Amino acid sequence: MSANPTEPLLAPAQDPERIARMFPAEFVWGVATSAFQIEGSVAGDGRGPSIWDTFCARPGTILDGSDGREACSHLTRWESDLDLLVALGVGHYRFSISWSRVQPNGHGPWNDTGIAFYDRLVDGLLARGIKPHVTLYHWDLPEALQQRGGWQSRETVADFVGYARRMGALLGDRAATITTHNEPWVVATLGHREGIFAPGLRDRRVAAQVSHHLLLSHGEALTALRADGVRSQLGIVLNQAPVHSATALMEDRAKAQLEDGELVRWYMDPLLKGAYPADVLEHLGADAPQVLPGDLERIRVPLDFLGINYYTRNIAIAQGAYDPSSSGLELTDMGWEVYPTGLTELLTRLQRDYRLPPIYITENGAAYPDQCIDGVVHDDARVRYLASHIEAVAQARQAGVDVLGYFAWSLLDNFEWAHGYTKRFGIVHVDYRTQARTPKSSAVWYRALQKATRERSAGVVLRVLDREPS
Ligand code: GCO
Repeated sequence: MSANPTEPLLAPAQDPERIARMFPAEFVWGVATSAFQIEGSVAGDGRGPSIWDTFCARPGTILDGSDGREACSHLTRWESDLDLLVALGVGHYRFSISWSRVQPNGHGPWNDTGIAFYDRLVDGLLARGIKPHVTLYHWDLPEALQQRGGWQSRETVADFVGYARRMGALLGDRAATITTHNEPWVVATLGHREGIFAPGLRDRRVAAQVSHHLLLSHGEALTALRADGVRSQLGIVLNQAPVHSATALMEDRAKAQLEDGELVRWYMDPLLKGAYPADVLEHLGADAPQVLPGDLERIRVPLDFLGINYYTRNIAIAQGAYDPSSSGLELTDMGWEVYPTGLTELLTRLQRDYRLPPIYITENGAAYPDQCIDGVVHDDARVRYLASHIEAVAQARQAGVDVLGYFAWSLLDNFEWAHGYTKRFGIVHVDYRTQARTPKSSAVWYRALQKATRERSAGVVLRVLDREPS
């Protein structure tokens, strides 16, 4: 923690003690990052290029023309970053492995230097008393695999399983959880249908096939890791949101129904019910993915946990575009509505519609135009955002949803994909000229929340002792 931590101005709604009382002492509090967004060092040490390196190099793809070459220089600063986690009182750290750093071509030879990095990172976490939560795929496919068709090709499924097994052998006795995929909807839809993320394709049929191969590779990797005796809890992370209709008009309501199908049911149904939703299949028509016999059984394998990433609700409109400023709700720097009740709504709906495994909120957070002035970053809006969403999690728990933990996105300001470095999601500010890290007010607040939750268990023990006969 910096010499002069910023104490946020707290309204009762953000009182960490009050919020801590809504959670059991063993509730998991963590922070999240991903490899390409923080590591830097994309060349050298044997790392192969990923599709995000290629995508960034294409003019016009990234808002500020930036790339991941330096990012947060986490690869060289990882030890002090882990010390920062300790200073912030964080007990759980969710990060991802860069596939092309450990296996430059995505198949074939391994890169010992890359493997050693994650090996040390995980040992470094454990030595500091922090539980590692590993994501295998956070969007950075080795470019060599893309050359061969990427996720459109069924061969990539087998390559992913090979990579997963190697990582399972390396970390499966030390990682608390292993996630196969982070947000397959984003990979398929933004990467292959809308073309605004790597690999930048715009083809609805390809996107549908990609989503199927992502799900299949999840199921096959999970089964292989279990067979290999990996001890970590195994699961997948989905980005989800309630989809609201912009108006009461029939056409907008139909659009909302379809978007719910594409975002939520397209992934949840095969994972938990063993079938793709009929309405979305019908909508896709001839663009529906090729599904081979047995694929759906391979996708629907028991999950130890399901990760949910939630940022805002979605609004569906049949004609034109919805204007978020029309709702009167507070907006973040991404232009996203601050809509905490959407998280409770989403979780209770999932609980109603599916037989859910235990849930982690694996990402939640907000971008604000934070400024570091005299070594201090006041981000009270982020404190309000986090507090209200965490309270929304508590409400879902009260309604019976088994949420085991919450990870704030993100530890550090970092490379926000197509927005480059223009959006700051961190609870720690990064000065990209000097790489100086400055915990924001929200980091101080989050530390207080975690401390208050831990002290609840101490409180319980004391009360028990009080009752002991003298
Ligand atoms: C995600 C992403 C993050 C983003 C965050 C904010 O999984 O969506 O993990 O990489 O930075 O969502 O847009």
